[in-house]
Amino acid sequence: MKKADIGLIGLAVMGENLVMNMESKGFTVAVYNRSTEKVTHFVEGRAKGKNIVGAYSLQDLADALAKPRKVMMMVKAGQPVDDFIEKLLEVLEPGDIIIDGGNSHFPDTERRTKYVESKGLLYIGTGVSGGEEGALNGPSLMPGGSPEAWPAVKPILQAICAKVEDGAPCCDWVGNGGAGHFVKMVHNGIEYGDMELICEAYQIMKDVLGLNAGELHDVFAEWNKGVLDSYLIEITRDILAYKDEDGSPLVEKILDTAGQKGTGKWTAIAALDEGVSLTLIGEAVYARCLSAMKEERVTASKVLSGPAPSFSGDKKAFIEDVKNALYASKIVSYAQGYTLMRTAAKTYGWDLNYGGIALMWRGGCIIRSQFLGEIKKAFDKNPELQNLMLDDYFKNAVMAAQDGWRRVCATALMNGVPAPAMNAALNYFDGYRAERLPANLLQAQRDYFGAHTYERVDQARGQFFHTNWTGKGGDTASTTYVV
Ligand code: NBP
Repeated sequence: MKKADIGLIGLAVMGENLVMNMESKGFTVAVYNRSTEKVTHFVEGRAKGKNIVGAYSLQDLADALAKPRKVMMMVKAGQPVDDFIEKLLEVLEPGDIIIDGGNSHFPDTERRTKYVESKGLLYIGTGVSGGEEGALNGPSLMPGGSPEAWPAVKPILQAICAKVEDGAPCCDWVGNGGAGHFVKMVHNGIEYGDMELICEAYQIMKDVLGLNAGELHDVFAEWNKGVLDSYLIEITRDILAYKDEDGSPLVEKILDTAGQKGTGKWTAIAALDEGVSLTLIGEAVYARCLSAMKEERVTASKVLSGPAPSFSGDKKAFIEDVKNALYASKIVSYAQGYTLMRTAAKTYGWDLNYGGIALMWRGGCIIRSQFLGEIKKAFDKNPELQNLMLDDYFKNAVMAAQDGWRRVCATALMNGVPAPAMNAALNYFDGYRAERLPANLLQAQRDYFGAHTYERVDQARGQFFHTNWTGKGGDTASTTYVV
């Protein structure tokens, strides 16, 4: 019997759909699941009559595969992945490839790549985005790990992934070790930011302008035709039109407490570790945290009052301002996300292709948008681009959006409507474009209380000075001794 092209472990929603996707592209797939009754259920149900082979042990799975064997895990991230790696090492041979398609944290993938390579096998950790529908019809895939494994898995991964209009695959090699899972993590962080910005635009238009769900639906439908054209704007449009059984908008009946699985938090932590200002995604994570304190907020709403929102200007013009605020903030969010990737690439020695990453996100995944096509162009023009806002296209876009963006932030603040991500983005923009920030005073404070020293504007960089501010401290600077 013909050996299978690839094996897949983990027959939950993502695994099953990826298998169906692979089979539909002409690959034979062997499948295994910890609870083996799911193997029977799948091969006798959805997979019946297809080139899908059930395996009831990992040895069976290994025996069913063509060499070098490729085994993809779609299991719960964390310990289950390590457990499967251990078991697979017993049944696989040097040169075989283990692939983790789950949402693993990138340091785990760094560690696992080294470990599996030390056993003579190859390892890939790949981000998979697009949810269950993407897994079936074409996800965005972000593979990293052992580079020698890429030629062997490339035909399969590029066959099953999403394609953009010109047919280019939304899957390419990201980089060594944990690079693929790092890029997937940043993708998820950006997804948090995009969602939060849309929610802020919705709340400002609802609370300040008094738009109802039907009117908001029309606004998002219009926005989806222009520069904001994206999957998340599109589903927001549809959500706003969705009626509950009684004919009222379902969205207004949904409890306002957000859930999260942790990838936004990982992105924010990675930014802190790398010393990168990733304020918009950070605010998006905090906004979910604040939303989750529902009972406390209900109590506080009865104790702490603010202004009653009111609006007397031109509603249509203000809606255009909100669109500009959303667009400019989104540019800042991607600028911050790309800065994080550039910085981490230096730390971890990854040679990331930034235009290629934009292309991988351009289709198939949750943050897919027109906008990513422009990011690809910006990095194609200048692969060393320091900040997205320094590219002409995005610079012009931010400059054109700036006035409306400021009006929206100011209006939200004056009306007591929270817009943390839009405000964080504007503060970053103003900080990033500031030739001089008040860190001179901050350095003086640090030197005053801790002799931490400072550099001077009238001396070369790298020379450090200490002042005896009170006349009571000594002349010893903190850098001259180790605490
Ligand atoms: P789940 O994340 O729910 O994982 C289910 C699979 O993990 C089943 O095969 C289950 O086996 C196995 N498993 C569990 Br749970 N605990 C295990 C353990 N201790 N040892 C061995 N196997 C164990 O499924 P999913 O939603 O399809 O997601 C799969 C992966 O893809 C996850 O890492 C997820 O984060 C990632 N992902 C999900 C999405 C999405 O939209 N859902 C999108 C992108 C990536 P059992 O059947 O025996 O319990």
